[in-house]
Amino acid sequence: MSYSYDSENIFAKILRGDIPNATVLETDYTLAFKDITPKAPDHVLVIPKGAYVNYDDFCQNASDPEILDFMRACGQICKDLGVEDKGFRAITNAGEHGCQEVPHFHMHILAGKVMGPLLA
Ligand code: DGP
Repeated sequence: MSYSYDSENIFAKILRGDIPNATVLETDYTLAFKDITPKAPDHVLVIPKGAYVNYDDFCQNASDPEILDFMRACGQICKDLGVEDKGFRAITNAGEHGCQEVPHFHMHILAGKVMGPLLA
């Protein structure tokens, strides 16, 4: 499947520096920042710097270094938050059924409380 990327989406604007963000980690390929409407005491959004619409687009079209960097960044954030012992939830919403609001691939990392069943 081919995807059409909207370069006016909020995360594209954050990557361009048009909108401020609370950065927690930045690498060559990845940016992570605090969610503006946190659903847990720790709620970090991890995004690739490349223009990928959703999880499928990222998996199919990102380079190996981008994917490796992204996954390592997610792990590093959990380590930096100190949540490896108590645990965390990492999720991505995709498309209409996933209720994805921002059409730039992102992973939510949620921690700091018991999250409850996913499908409650
Ligand atoms: P999703 O529904 O998976 O597309 O999640 C989008 C998330 O993005 C949602 O939890 C709120 C967050 N968000 C939306 N606009 C902004 C923004 O301008 N700054 C930050 N930091 N987060 C935002």
